[in-house]
Amino acid sequence: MWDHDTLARYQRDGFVLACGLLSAPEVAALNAEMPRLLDIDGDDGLHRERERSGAVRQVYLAHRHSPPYRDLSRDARIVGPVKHIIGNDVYIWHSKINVKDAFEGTVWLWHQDFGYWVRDGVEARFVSAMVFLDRATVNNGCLMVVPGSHRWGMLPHFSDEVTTSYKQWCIELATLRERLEEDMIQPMTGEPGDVLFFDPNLVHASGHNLSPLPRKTVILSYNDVANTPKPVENPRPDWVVSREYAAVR
Ligand SMILES: O=C(O)CCC(=O)C(=O)O
Repeated sequence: MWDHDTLARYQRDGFVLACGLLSAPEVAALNAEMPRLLDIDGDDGLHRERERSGAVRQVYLAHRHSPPYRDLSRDARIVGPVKHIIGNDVYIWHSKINVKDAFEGTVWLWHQDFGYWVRDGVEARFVSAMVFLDRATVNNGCLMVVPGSHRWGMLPHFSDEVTTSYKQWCIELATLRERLEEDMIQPMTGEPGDVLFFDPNLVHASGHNLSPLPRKTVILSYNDVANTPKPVENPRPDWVVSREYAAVR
């Protein structure tokens, strides 16, 4: 549970950065899984997306296939605040390790997660927790957020299929030109073990990793158990829209 002021800050800004939530040994145990999670291809139950260079960009489903990630996804220090924000039990919508290798990791354009998820037959009753697995700096492509932008509501998105190897739903340029001012942008720099809790309508993006430091994070996204997807045309697969609805205990 958070205190009243922390919850009020989350509701005002659309995010809270909780510094030092995980200890160094806990982060080391998560990073020790990385060779296996990144290197094995094939029928290991994980889903991977790659950069155009071939480097791994994302690994989905570590919370089902790796004990330290399974424990993390159920950790009371994360799930407690998530349930407090949502006001109900939650299940894991998906988990993804966003890798951003040194020099190779590429951008995520400005978007709101709900700009994708609205197509999955749900309402915006989610919280995501981004756990920093490396130091996050401006040079290595830390996340950038726009405080308070979750209160703008869902902005128009389009599907960008050219910027990276990966289809991204992004906020239309005309909307960005109208709404976004330079001084609004806040870089989420931090240390391994920090955790960023954020709202599904928070406007966010991140740049290329131009640094010799990798920038790995794992994002655990939780949905209200009362918000399971309604039928839609072309439902997305279970690795990104989980069909396991059991409440996290
Ligand atoms: O990892 C990042 O820098 C951004 C990730 C993101 O916005 C996403 O996965 O939707």
